[in-house]
Amino acid sequence: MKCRVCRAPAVVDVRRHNAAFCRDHFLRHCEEQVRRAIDAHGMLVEGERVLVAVSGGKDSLALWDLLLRLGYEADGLYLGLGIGDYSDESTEYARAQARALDRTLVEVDLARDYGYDIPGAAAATRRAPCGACGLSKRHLFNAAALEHGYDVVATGHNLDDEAAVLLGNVLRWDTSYLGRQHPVLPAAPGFVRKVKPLVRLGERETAAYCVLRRIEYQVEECPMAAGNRHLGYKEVLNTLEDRSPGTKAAFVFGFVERGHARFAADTHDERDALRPCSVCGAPTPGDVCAFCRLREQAATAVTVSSPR
Ligand code: Q46
Ligand code: ZN
Ligand code: ZN
Repeated sequence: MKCRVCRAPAVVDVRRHNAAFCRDHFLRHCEEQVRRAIDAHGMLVEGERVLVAVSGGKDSLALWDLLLRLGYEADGLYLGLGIGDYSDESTEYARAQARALDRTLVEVDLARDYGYDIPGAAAATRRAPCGACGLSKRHLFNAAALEHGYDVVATGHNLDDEAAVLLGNVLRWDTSYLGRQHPVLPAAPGFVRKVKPLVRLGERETAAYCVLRRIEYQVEECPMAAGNRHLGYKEVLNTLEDRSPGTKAAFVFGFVERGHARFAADTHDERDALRPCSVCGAPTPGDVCAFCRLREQAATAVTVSSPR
């Protein structure tokens, strides 16, 4: 296996591109894919303040590093979910990266700042933890960006994540989610822009990027992911990708180019009908937003269940 660019021995192959790369050209390939995603979708403008949602895993740590190398003003945001040892360890990886990059890490802690954690919220709502977790992340990433004056939130969703979410949305024909599934979600009153600059990189590539750059990341997956639908979708997609490399990219980019616009109206109608939440002020279709309702439900459960 030789590097596609310089013919030196290759260290990583990317079957989707029918290519292999030496260390330096692989790192350049990753930068190039991120730059292309940013340019193609107008994700970021020079001089903007970017807040990277950092989980301590490979994707978000690679993203933070890549955005800085590409010249963007990027700080990190870490959200403490309260998922036992997993969260304790992920905090350390996020802080270590902040120190290595010499950048600010904004820290928000669910238990300290909002009085609940993800396992507690899952128990209180009797729903899968990922539902409460996703809702909390969406709300708090946006709230932290607004509070600290960032223009845009960047998340580490990679090509595998996007393909799995797209498959789930298509299997249920969830048109409102399909209208929102795009590498860029534009700003709107009460919402900062959200971008996914890793959409052109697979998870094998972000892991290799971290290893080659010596970025230490949390390898262990979240213990609450077990049974999560997306894991099943990823397995199916990996089987398809194995048989025919490039399937995931064709699925995701084909949707972005030719499918997304057909569903965008469903999302616009929803966004037009929003008004401020009576508790926190975030835009919501009802009187109290879903985050405040979750918080209330989870906090009540904590009070009821804690022994006196
Ligand atoms: S952190 Fe949260 Fe994930 Fe854990 S509880 Fe589910 S959504 S699996 S990315
Ligand atoms: Zn090379
Ligand atoms: Zn609210």
